[in-house]
Amino acid sequence: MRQTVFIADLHLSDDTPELNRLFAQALGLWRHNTDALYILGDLFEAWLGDDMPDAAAREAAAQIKAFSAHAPVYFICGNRDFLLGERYAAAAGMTLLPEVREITLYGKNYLISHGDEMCTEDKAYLRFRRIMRNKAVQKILLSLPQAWRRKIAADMRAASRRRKGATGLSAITDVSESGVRAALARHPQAAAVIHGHTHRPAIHHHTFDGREVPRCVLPDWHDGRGGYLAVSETGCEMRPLPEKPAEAV
Ligand code: OKV
Ligand code: MN
Repeated sequence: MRQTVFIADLHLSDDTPELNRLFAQALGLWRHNTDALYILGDLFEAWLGDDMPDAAAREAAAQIKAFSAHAPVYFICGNRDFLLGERYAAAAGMTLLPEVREITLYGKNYLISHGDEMCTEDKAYLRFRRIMRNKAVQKILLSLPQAWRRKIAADMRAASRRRKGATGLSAITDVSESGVRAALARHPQAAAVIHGHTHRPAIHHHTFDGREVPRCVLPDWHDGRGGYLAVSETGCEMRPLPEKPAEAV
């Protein structure tokens, strides 16, 4: 059966050779039965401008470009790769979509996003997000020499790791009920929600306006996990990464 594939939170970088191979392998297998691929953000661990992709990002561009000959590829920026722009998207054969988008698949409407905008309890993160998504702030960073950008990013990531180490994985970093309700209020036709970001894969059920609305949370690809959401005529199904056939190893 034909499927539309949704993934997020791979966090690829030059430090994740195993993961980068896994992604290339998944593309090779999806190619045969996939109508479209949606990447819902944080494909990359960091993004400092389309003028300085790391080796992993250059390889991914070639692989996604090859895949795009078989099925269209759509990309929504995450909280890490929010600076990914039209230049890289074109090189990878991807179409950039806005932060939140409603799409129709097999006769049903889906609301798709990275998901961080629905984490409305995490006030500190929302403040950080508002600053980082500001076009003037982005322009300043992108005008800095590459070495400075690398240094700023390394410092910011170290600070973020320290903070996460101190607070752990708390409830406020999850999507909130009110965040979901706000999104559904703006999209009354959406029959289901698909997002990533929280690294808490699940299919939740929300009751909104008398409708039952499933919310599919995509898995991240860390620590030997990974997986994808397959949407087909029969609905949504969370699947583990495809196994490579033995003879192809
Ligand atoms: C992305 C996150 C690092 C979270 C810097 C202006 C500034 C952009 C940037 C630098 C960092 C993205 C682009 C990265 C997300 C982190 C740490 C925590 C919670 C500026 C515009 F500062 F110079 F003004 N950056 N990078 N974090 O390394 O990809 O999302 S990043
Ligand atoms: Mn994220």
